[in-house]
Amino acid sequence: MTVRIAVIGAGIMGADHARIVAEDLPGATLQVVCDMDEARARAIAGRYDAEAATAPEAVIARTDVDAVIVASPDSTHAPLSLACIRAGKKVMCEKPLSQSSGECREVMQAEAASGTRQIMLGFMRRYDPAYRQMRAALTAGTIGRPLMMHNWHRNGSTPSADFTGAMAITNSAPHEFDILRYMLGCEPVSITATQPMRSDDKVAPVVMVLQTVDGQLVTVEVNNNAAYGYDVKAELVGETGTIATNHVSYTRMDKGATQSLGHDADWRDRYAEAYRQQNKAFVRWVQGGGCPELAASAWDGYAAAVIAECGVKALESGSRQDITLIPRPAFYAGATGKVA
Ligand code: ISE
Repeated sequence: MTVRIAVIGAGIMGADHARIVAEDLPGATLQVVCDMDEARARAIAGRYDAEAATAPEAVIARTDVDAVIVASPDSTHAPLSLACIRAGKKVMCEKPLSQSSGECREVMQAEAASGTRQIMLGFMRRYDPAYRQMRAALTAGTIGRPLMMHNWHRNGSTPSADFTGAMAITNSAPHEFDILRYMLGCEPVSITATQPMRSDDKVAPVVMVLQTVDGQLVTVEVNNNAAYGYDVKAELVGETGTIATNHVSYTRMDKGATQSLGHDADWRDRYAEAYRQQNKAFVRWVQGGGCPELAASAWDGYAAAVIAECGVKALESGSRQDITLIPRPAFYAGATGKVA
């Protein structure tokens, strides 16, 4: 069965998903590109001979659309995921599911009431070869029991001048929150967050320390104004060894008595393979394969939202915040994390 996909949102990520679906996804076809800005929808749809549309709910309801990728602004993710659940269509929703944990709970309730898993959440790092190798080494016992995980998340610059420290936690850090839960297989129970002072008015890095229910420590640095490029790395420290992600670069420059590696401009290049694998898993799922083993669920979206809410409180109050999740619903029993 060829899966006819609608991509909702024709911004940076929507355009990238449209390209992947149209050019790189066996078994799928790009049926519709939808954006409130008609010209933007037409520009992307026109590249791949797809239709353009401006009304997302009508697109989701179309009988010639089998599945949906939501890549519209963050605040629309939950309402559009709910519309997909109502229409009985599987959705690959970009992160975050919502910045409100309450809204994530509404989505989880609706999904559970529908009786089947319908949402795959775009925490694509789970499909990245580096993180996969890290997890394989960990689960094989190669580095012993994990003690600490260090994470660095650097963007060249912020998407807008009014980007804040709280946004670093709600927009960028959810990737870190998800990967630490996924990697360590347990939930964080507390978080602190603080920032150094910059000499200008740009948003300074946010440094967070989380403790897990199993007593591990996790550090997260989110620096949205790193100035030099997109750079995400992680190191897992076990009791008998460590494993770190390598810098990914196809070439190395030697010049002027100096050796250098390039940095990607943003996440689309760095995680190109992860996005491709994630979307392939989505198509297989829509075609009737089981729910993808690696995929993040609405539960994972909820957990990331709670951690982000606590992170923002920690940053604003200057004090450590306890992280409390609701007991994981039985419906999400196979999803990441230990049953509470
Ligand atoms: C963006 O939304 C992402 O998902 C990127 O991975 C992250 O690095 C960036 O900071 C976010 O704005």
